[in-house]
Amino acid sequence: MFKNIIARKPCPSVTEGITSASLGKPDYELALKQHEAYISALERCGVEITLLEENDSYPDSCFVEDVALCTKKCAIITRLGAPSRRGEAGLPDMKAALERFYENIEVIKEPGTIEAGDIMMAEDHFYIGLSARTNEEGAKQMIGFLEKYGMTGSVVALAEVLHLKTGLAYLENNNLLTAGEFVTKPDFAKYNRIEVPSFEDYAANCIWVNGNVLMPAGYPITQKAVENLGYNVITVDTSEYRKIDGGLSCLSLRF
Ligand code: CIR
Repeated sequence: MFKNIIARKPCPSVTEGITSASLGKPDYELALKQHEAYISALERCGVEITLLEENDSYPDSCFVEDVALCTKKCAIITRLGAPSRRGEAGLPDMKAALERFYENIEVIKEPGTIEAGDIMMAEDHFYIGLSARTNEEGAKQMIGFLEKYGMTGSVVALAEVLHLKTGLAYLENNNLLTAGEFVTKPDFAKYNRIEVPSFEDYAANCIWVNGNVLMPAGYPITQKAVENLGYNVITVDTSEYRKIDGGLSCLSLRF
């Protein structure tokens, strides 16, 4: 079960967030409304929200998932691979928020880079995607910290997607949503895999929160497949975040 969420309000410069999509720039007012709806959906799942203030120096700073890995035993502050985002990990309000919840806080050091959107938790094991943002040294340091606290980690090479969780979501109870390059990866053969059709691949980024699954709105086939597994599905419109390669998971830390 998750008790806590840390999120950050999107800032006006979110319109300048890093993107590989050609969907146009986000509409800031709409992004704000969508963020409010996301937070209230999470509140309905019985978690307590710590909402950090916007930070206009970092266009992508609402994507808090990337700046820390929050486990049951420790938090690990990352060192982001995107140079324009690197300062997000050391922001004092994020550090203070983590210190409120964690006695054990570790920090990834240079030359390691890692963004926690590349890390998928499946019980006490953490899969770490080697991507354009996460390097082997970052993954090695992360696995070292996980082992120090009695957990395990392994690496997965990525070929196509930005982050590991762009194409994968672990929904607990052995259920795993898979899209694109992850559908056939042997690393995940032991799970009950639910394949997301290619025309709905954005829907592979979902989050399990206390028996509910938050999903992006507008992906009926994947939604039905998740409902058929017995989850209560809550849909949230994230169209403005999609324009800058962001998904549902990216907008929160859950622990
Ligand atoms: C970026 O490129 O870093 C942001 N525009 C999107 C980050 C998405 N985060 C995530 O998938 N965890």
